[in-house]
Amino acid sequence: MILPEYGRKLDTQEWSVLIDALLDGQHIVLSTHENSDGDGLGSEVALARVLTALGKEVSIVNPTEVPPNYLFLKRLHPIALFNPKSEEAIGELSLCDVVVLLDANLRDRMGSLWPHVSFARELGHLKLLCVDHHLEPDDFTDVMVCESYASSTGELVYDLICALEERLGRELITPDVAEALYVAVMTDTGSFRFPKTTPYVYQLAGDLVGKGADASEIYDRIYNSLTAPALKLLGAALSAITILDDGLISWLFISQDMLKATGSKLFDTDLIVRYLLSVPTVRIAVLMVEMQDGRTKASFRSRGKIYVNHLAKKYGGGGHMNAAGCLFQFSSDKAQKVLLDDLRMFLKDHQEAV
Ligand SMILES: [Mn+2]
Repeated sequence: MILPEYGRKLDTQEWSVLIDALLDGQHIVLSTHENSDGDGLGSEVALARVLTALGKEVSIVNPTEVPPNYLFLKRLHPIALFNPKSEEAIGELSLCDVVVLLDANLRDRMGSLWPHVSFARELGHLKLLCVDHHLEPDDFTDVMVCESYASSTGELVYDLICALEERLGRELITPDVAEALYVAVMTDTGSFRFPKTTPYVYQLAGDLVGKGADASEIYDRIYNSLTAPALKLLGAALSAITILDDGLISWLFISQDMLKATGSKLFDTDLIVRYLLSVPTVRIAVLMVEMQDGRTKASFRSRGKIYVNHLAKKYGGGGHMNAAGCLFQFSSDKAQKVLLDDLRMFLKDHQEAV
């Protein structure tokens, strides 16, 4: 069994290939995975501010829209939604020299951007770089820094910016950069509670607060921002959770009907998954959401050494040991049945971890 290495830190030398590619670029596009989160968005905005300060032309272009509780990041740098039907958007994407994918390590996670980035890369004038912390990266980039020891992509981007500071001999972490990085690290560590929150992560967070990130204001903006429909959905979802198999499995399915009845949106389901692990006997938690197009989104959480990313990988997804996800291409009825059977087998194989 491979255990994650905690507490490492890449040095300036290890960052140098990625830094060379960034400094060589003039027009740089930053992107993150579909259904973006605080880590992806905060990392993008922080890096965009730094690269802009270095005189680069920087755009953030994402495959899906920014969830409402992260919209405040847009005041630090514009965040565009990629429109695959717009000639202008495609043109802009294919004319840049560097694309940096943050917080994702699979080509499919780029959504509608991937075919265009891939095409421009084949023509030979675009470099694709990636900074991420998920397990088992795909081989699809020119430079990949993917370190699963890291608590967040934000932690890696902080190290990258520190390495850039060392290389260029100037300070780059302004209050705006500190705020965006703090968003990334805080959200991906579950507000500094998850196992990868090493002493180094607390030091890093302290440095960001010292450089101008307002920790309590950021927390308030992100976590005390529920809309009335999201609160209604939370209520409906909590009463629909089922605890199975003598308390080992926590299971929740959210249908399109439930979303419609409460007037809530897909991203309102994001905050629900954490309640699924709040029962101490639960080893694996599953949240399934029926999407508008009929596919089914599944999120997995686990307690202890249970690699739910392996479960997600079976269905084309991925993630971390204790948090992973995938997208089923078929109906939710079928997905629920297939997954529950599979989950029970998976738990049997992981008895020693349970
Ligand atoms: Mn992340």
